[in-house]
Amino acid sequence: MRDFKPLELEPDLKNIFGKLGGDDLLIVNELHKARGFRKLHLETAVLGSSFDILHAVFFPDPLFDLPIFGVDLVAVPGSISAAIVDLSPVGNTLPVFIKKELNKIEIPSFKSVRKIPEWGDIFSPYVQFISPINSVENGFFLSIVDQFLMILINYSESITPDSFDDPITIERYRKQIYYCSQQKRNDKTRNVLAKIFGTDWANKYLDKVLFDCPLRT
Ligand code: BLA
Repeated sequence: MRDFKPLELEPDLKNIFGKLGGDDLLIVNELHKARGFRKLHLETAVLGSSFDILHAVFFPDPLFDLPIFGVDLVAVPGSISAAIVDLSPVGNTLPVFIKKELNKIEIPSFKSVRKIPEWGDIFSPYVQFISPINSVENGFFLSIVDQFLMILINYSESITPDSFDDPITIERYRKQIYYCSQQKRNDKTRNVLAKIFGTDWANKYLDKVLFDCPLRT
């Protein structure tokens, strides 16, 4: 990635502490931007011995023909209950090059494939959503995440931006806003945050940090 730069985030949203029952919660956020990407977000959250979460979303700059990379890993004691990764389209389909590369990835037959929830119409046909059952499946999943990322980054370096007023750019803004609004319908994320920090804080965090809308500036 080129022109990799940190993005500002209020200190009280960067490292977040909370308590649920006897468990301490720690959330750590890292935010950057780079050529082709308005926001690269990596979040890790640990709630005592109850769960660990790794959440990452790479939001493209809508001037570029790039999908949204998203990964969510929710680990509970003894297993990973949710492992999801996708390159989600912001046009009618994914760019041809990306589809060609994704078709080359060998997807093993995971034992426990999960059903995409109803709000998940934002994901591509290449989405992987599983509960990995052992360390071999964990490794396969991580290798798929790596391959999705390499495809995205290589492609991002080969393309040039479209113009601000191009209808294709405007459509990508629209689709990215829709992606954010659908992600905000995931009650599992909202409920965890609301239980610890209250509904108002959870909504603010979802709107400002996790799934803020791209601005037409
Ligand atoms: C599910 N997300 C979950 C679950 C929890 C969280 C506790 C339930 C685990 C399970 O169903 O096994 C919680 N995830 C969080 C929290 C954060 C988080 C608290 O990221 C951050 C603070 N979610 C995303 C992204 C994707 C995503 C980027 O943030 C996809 C790219 C997907 N998470 C996702 C999906 C589910 C999930 C599809 C399952 C929802 C369901 O089955 O209803």
